[in-house]
Amino acid sequence: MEQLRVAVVGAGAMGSDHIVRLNTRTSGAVVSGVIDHDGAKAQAALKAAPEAVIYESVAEAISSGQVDAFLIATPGDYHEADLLPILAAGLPVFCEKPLTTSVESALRICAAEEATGKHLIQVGYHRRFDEGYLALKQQIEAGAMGELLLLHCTHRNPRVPDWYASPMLIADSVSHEFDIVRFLTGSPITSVEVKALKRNSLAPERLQEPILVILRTESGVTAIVEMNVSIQFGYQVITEAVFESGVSEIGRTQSMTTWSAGTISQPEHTWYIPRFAAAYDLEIQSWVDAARAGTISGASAWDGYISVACVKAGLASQQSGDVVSPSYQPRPAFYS
Ligand code: ISE
Repeated sequence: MEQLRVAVVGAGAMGSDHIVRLNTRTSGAVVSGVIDHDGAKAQAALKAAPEAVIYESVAEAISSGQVDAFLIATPGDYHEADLLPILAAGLPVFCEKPLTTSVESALRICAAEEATGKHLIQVGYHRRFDEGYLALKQQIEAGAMGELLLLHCTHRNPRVPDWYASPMLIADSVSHEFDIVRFLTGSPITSVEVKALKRNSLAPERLQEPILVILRTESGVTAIVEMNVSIQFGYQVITEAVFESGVSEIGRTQSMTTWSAGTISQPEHTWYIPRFAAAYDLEIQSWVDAARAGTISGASAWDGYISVACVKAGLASQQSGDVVSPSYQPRPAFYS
């Protein structure tokens, strides 16, 4: 295969960013199709993908014979309906997180993938490709400072769009911590507790936030997540790791420091796309390379299912305030 011809489903903020990435910063791939129910968005996306064709549906793109792989960047509610025909056609697919929005749907997707006998789905947990998280994982595994005891996870968004509803604090945003805490510790999350903090009066009326989410892993590590989506000043994802004999921190912006007018200042990221640009680039290049080789190189559909199971526990705790244990199906040998 000369180039992986990718159809991008969803040409919103993330989808259009991936279109530019695929066509300008990724080798071995070209965007050959765009699908978006909003015709104007699909049309606008063609500016960055002159060789692409607009398709009405995933089915139409499959039957064109011009598509080798899909990248899905629509909201999670729409994923299953698009993933199932892609799996049935035996094509590789990069699916932005969350894999889907219910445990039942996640298990149906995993069963459909298993039926193909191939690992076709890679889920878009980009933090697994971030330099800082990779260094931290190495440090945890090396064990030079003893066992990891605690993770302080700061996850701050300046603001959120109008369609961002309260459950999305857990399902869309803390979804990243469900995955990355398990990735860093190599241990499943055994309990989730969501606590309301003093409400930010700048938050949209529909949201009770910021929130604190306390995760515990089977290995005994606690992760404390500050989830904040109306912090105004910028976008920050910082993780401090506390070991038995030391502490380390990743994610603080490192750029030029300026001393002027009696002030020390540094620019801060304002949104997640520039904050994680390098991680997204590496993630998509790795996916393209893996897809061309008939495999995946990041979070699997099963990893996606595990996060959805944690989201379910998180949503229950958000409602009740109780400590809730996620329940997991036994992992099929296919995913071991
Ligand atoms: C968004 O969907 C993301 O995936 C970002 O990484 C996250 O920081 C943000 O909170 C989500 O809304």
